Amino acid sequence: MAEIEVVLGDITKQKVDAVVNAANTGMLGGGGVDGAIHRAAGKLLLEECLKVPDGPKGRCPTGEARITGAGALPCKYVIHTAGPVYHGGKSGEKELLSSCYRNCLLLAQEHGVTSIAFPNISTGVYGYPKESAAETAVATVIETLKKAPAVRKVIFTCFDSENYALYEKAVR
Ligand code: AR6
Repeated sequence: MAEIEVVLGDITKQKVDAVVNAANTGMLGGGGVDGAIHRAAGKLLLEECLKVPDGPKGRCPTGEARITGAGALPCKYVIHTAGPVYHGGKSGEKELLSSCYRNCLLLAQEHGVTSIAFPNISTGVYGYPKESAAETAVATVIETLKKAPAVRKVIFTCFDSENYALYEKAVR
């Protein structure tokens, strides 16, 4: 089984093969962690994102994942995923959030990624309750790692102490 770590910090500073971006379906940047990743990666990342084909539901439909190079970031790849906007929990949000984590790990496996850092997808402006998001994230990652043997290390990168405590609890 891969190693699972919980850290409090900035995802752009993690020493991993791939960082996951909590993006939106358009994949052209935004605020929060998306803004931080694009700022740290520079315009090369935006150029890479523009190469991803755009469809009727955007470049990355909600719950799916897309991989690009990482521009000036110290990692090899950015894996972009669009988390669900939370509308009370009865609109398939849990399944969509779970799909984000699963699809990111499966894409990591396809590309031989051995270490990956996840942010707390959807728990910022998308309003997903932090505790249930943490439980879904950890359960999905543990389950999917069985199908992603290339991935040896997963870092849940929390930006606030509340999420850090919730992830520590969920991982334990
Ligand atoms: N490193 C790690 N985590 C961070 C960082 C960072 N540098 N900065 C913020 N976070 P959010 P969402 C945390 O809002 O809810 C964007 O505009 C933050 O504290 O970034 O999925 C996109 O373009 C929170 O816990 O993402 C989309 O439009 C977590 O990252 C939309 O926001 C996620 O918060 C996506 O919303």
